[in-house]
Amino acid sequence: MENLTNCNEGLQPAVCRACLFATGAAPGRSPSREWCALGDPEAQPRGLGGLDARDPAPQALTPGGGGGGGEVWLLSGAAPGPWTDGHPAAEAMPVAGLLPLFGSPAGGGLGGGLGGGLGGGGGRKGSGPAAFRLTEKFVLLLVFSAFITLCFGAIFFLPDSSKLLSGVLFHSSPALQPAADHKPGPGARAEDAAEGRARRREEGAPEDPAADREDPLARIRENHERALREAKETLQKLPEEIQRDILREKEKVAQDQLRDRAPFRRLPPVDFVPPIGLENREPADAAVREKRAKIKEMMEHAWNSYKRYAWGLNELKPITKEGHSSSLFGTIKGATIVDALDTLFIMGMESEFQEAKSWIAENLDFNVNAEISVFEVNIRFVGGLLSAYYLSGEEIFRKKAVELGIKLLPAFHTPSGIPWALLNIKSGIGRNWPWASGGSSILAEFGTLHLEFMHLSHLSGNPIFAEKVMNIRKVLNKLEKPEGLYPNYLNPSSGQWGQHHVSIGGLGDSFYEYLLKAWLMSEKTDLEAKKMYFDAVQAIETHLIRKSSGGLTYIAEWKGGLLEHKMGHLTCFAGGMFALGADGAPEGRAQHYLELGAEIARTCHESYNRTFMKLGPEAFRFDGGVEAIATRQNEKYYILRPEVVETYMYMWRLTHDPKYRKWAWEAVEALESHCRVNGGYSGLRDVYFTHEKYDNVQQSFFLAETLKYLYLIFSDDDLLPLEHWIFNTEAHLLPILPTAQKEVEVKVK
Ligand code: DMJ
Repeated sequence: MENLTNCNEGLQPAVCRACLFATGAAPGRSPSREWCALGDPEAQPRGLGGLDARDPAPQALTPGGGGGGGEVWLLSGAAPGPWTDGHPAAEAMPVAGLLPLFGSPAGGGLGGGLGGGLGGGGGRKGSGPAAFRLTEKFVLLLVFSAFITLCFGAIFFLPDSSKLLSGVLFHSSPALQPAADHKPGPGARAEDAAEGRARRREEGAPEDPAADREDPLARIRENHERALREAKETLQKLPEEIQRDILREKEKVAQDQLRDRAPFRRLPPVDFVPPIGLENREPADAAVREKRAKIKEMMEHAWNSYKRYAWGLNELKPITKEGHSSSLFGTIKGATIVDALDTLFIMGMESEFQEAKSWIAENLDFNVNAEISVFEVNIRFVGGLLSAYYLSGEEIFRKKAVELGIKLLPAFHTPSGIPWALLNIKSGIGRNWPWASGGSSILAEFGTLHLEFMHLSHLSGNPIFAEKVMNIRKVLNKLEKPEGLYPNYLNPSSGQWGQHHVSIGGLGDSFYEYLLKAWLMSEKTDLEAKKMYFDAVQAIETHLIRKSSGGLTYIAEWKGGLLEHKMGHLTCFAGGMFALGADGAPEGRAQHYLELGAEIARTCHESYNRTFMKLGPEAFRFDGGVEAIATRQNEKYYILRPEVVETYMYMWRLTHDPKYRKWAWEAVEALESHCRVNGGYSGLRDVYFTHEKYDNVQQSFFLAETLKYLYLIFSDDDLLPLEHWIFNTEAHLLPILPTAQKEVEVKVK
């Protein structure tokens, strides 16, 4: 018993028992030293079960956080070492509690058989090496058989056994066929029921509370009977027959999916309307012409660097000259290509546009197992493809945009119809960001789908996209708003607000932008959107907009009634929004909104001007004696964002005040001095610092937005006139859609 003595001295008991099981040693026989060493997480080399004792990977296999030197530890759930030390979950884990019963240290008889079969055992802390007596084994055998009998009983006779059976043994078709775009997801049954009830209510059917109570009972009974019938039949079948049935069932599901998508497969012909405002004449003024040419050269540098070092990947790391992938797009690729398409087109970079188009036709694939951000994919990919279609008339872009739109539809399968933030586009399962208040969806995310989805309905001839976004509006309109403000969090299950945090920057921003643009895009016929926008702006002015003692107007954030005197770079887009909306303002307020836009532009310019790099920080504050300056280290970065030059673009177009061109040129110079590197353009970690600390990312929105807005500032107004085009929040171009808006509304009703 040399090793067991060693065990008692040096190793924890579980390690020793594992050694015994791993070697299959019988009581009284000593396992070798080598095997014992394998069980010791400190001593174990890589290789046992392919896992390193220090690898965090085993945690995934042991919910209690247990891990260790290989399978022995994974399954016993009582591994020694740092993973279980004092870890309550590991102590309480049912598997850990059960297995010791079967894991006799003797390794023979019942304990040995089951323990070995289940992957080893051990782990009953403090138990000695003595074997169970025969009577104990018999009792254990009885307990085990009773347990197995109970499990089978539960499977066949409990009322909801059909669900279990259908999941475990075979696929039983649901009583109700799911909607065309339905994908089962968590809570899918509850959603179906709720959706059904909502639909009945909408159709004017009288409410019958008893029906709601009886339905589930009848359904359970029916399911139960069917499950029993199917179980009997299944159990009479040979394994090969069962296998065949499973395959047949799988094929059927695949065919159903194809059929559901059939109406989309052949897109209806649409008359391509040649785009207005693409003449793109050279500016008459030589200095302006030169500046514009410089901005085009910046685009060439960004594009060529991406092409050279990261072609086909999402973004570029310009310092290390390699691809960069962000989890926002899952495994969808080519974000920079799609985001840059319309900028290439507008700048007349024809051959680059053609190579981007070929890449899209051959490589842009949405049939991937990817969890994506619905918002980001919508604004960059759907928006980019729609814009490329409307500018070029190339069918491939329409086809890809609609294809992707269909992939996004399962995100709306929530009880309220407010979409999930994240969606697996293969399984159709959605969820929200784990950090979002109480499982909420985010206002700026679900509120920034409207423009693209209205166009998807128009281009596919299917009102489903419009229905989804009109429902979001309906939900929002029914809700009470605190002080008329829209909180950033809304729970898609309850349809109620989460935390009362209001922001016109991150988490809220583009929701307001899309209300205004929905009205403009409908050729000002969508009066509901207009009202929502101006009501919201009124509340923002009353509760959020303030003036600093130095005379700078800023938009603060609101947290449950308290103001945080901070403004984000993202919030700077609002200057352009206020100015763009001025035209439709209530009686006599147009000038006021134009001025408000100008004041926000000035504040944001100050936030740039007060830095060393002359580029603005991520957020700046108006408290503690500072104005328009970032005070926290983690707010001092600049990631090539567009919002400030976006506001300059609208202000230039709407006022022609030369200061906006001057400020825009300052930004160009700063970008060239501090962000341009050999391999493209990089963001900066600290705009107040005297040396560049690069973040090594060339964001796709730099090509989609920042450079496009700068180029437009130095172009004539008849290039993409604002009366004919709407920019989505990623600066992708969407034409005004008056007739489509009406068509869609009629179909939706
Ligand atoms: C872009 O993706 C969009 O402008 C979005 O609305 C906000 N953030 C980035 C750029 O900063």
